[in-house]
Amino acid sequence: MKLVFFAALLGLSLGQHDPLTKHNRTSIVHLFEWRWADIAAECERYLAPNGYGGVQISPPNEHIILSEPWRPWWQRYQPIGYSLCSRSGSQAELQDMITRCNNVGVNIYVDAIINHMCGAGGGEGTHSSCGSYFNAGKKEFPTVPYSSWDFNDGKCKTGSGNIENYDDIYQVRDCRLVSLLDLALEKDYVRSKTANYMNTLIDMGVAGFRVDACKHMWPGDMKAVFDRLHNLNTKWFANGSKPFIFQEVIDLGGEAIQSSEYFFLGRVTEFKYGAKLGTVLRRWHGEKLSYLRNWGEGWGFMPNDKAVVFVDNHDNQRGHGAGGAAILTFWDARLYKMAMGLMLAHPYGVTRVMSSFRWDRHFVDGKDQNDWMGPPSFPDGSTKPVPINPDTTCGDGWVCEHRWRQIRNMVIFRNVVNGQPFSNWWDNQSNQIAFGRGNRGFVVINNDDWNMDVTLNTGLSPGTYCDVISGDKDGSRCTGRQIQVGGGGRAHFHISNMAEDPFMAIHAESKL
Ligand code: QV4
Ligand code: CA
Repeated sequence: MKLVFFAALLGLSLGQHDPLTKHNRTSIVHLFEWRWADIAAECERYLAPNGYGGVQISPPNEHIILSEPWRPWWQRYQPIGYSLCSRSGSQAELQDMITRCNNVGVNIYVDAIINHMCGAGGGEGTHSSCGSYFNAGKKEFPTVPYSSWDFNDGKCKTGSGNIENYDDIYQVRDCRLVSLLDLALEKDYVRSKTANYMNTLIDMGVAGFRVDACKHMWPGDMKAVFDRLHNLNTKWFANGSKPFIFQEVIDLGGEAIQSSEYFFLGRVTEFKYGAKLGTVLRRWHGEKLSYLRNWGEGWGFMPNDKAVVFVDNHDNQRGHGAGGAAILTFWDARLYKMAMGLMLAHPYGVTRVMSSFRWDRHFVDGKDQNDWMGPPSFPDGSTKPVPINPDTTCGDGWVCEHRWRQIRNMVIFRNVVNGQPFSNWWDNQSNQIAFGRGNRGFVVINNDDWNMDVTLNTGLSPGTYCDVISGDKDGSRCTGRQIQVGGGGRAHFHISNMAEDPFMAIHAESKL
């Protein structure tokens, strides 16, 4: 009896914080703007075989379709209703994808927008992804249905009706974020409609949610919604499993609303992580890799068991959201791979890998004029499939960072060292560092302007290891560099500062 009660309590508190990934897989990949059909194929042909635990998908619900600018990626952050047809595909394609990914043990996490509907200036008509009629001016969304009663405008006290001052928590939660019609989540009706939407997806087999714009919702209102959520579908998840919740809250410090207000509801995005890591790798403001010795909570980040971490996200890789110019992206590939290597080797947080599309970046006075551009598309605006090249890279403007050898192999590294302590730290008091994860893995990084030539204690058992950054272990040989670990776990590392990738990683499963 006592035990059952304890287990229930544990389930309750752990459920929403645990990504419930399977087969000791630890990382999530955000397949930003991918079509459901491509995600299904990717789960089967690439993600499961390479140890990815889950996919964050773009919002699956009905959204506005905009022509000015032409089909921006951010139109999907303007809901019209909760029907499941979107730029990524139909409800049938969504269900097929969820099923096929679950069948190979890859979880699906939905980007859920429950703070708002489309922009106040969104007009009237059927320019929405399922073709449903709506009237933004009158706040009418008949498919839900929502009417003007279901929005916060009465509560918002600013002249414009928009959030004008982020120091005022009432504005931030009750007014419109960049004119997006703000839902009255204090109303039982709105809570039940948003919860129904999420429950439809849970019943279809998703494992959880990335919840959008949480700073703009009262934690108590969110709790009321989450309390109504079903347990996960028992076809793929253990009885009584709660959906994983991770909340988008941007808190770089010094703001009126803090991440910690949301910890009881689930995990939270740690935006300080990518902003700081970018600054360190760029060596801005006197930062050095050697300062990463106490990376994680020691840097003032949120508790390890509350954090979702990432080097960049779909917003800050193009100047939206938080972090500014420090953020590293695929555009800075060399530093980006090092940042991803560091993140995936380090035990802090649940890690999310970004998978992007290329766009025509065009800076004027430091601002990208094309930060709105949507995914690779046909002239009619429909999203292009993701073609796979013979060399396993992606074509047609899809970047597929998650397929880059260096990143993919570090995702595998993280799985291999899962549960092992941070160990055997070494640094040269500058930008050369090394650390291990117990006796399972070791990583060495040279971000100085000179060569690195050191013998280090790796913690690994003696033998020959393949460096998984310069190549792979291929049967009984290495396609890249080899590292000899001798008695006592010592190994010699030479990393040229001119190397294509000035870092190395070895682990228990890259041993010959
Ligand atoms: C503009 C003006 C308004 C004006 C309005 C008039 O800014 O002041 O009232 O026109 O019509 C787009 C446009 C934006 C426009 C708005 C409404 O960029 O200029 O307002 O639409 O028409 C994404 C994009 C936004 C986009 C939005 C909706 O980033 O640019 O707005 O989608 O399409 C804060 C939040 C955080 C948020 C982050 C970006 O605390 O929650 O900003 N991040 C999430 C998502 C993000 C998304 C939203 C929230 C909104 O990650 O992708 O915004 O769902 O820090
Ligand atoms: Ca709000």
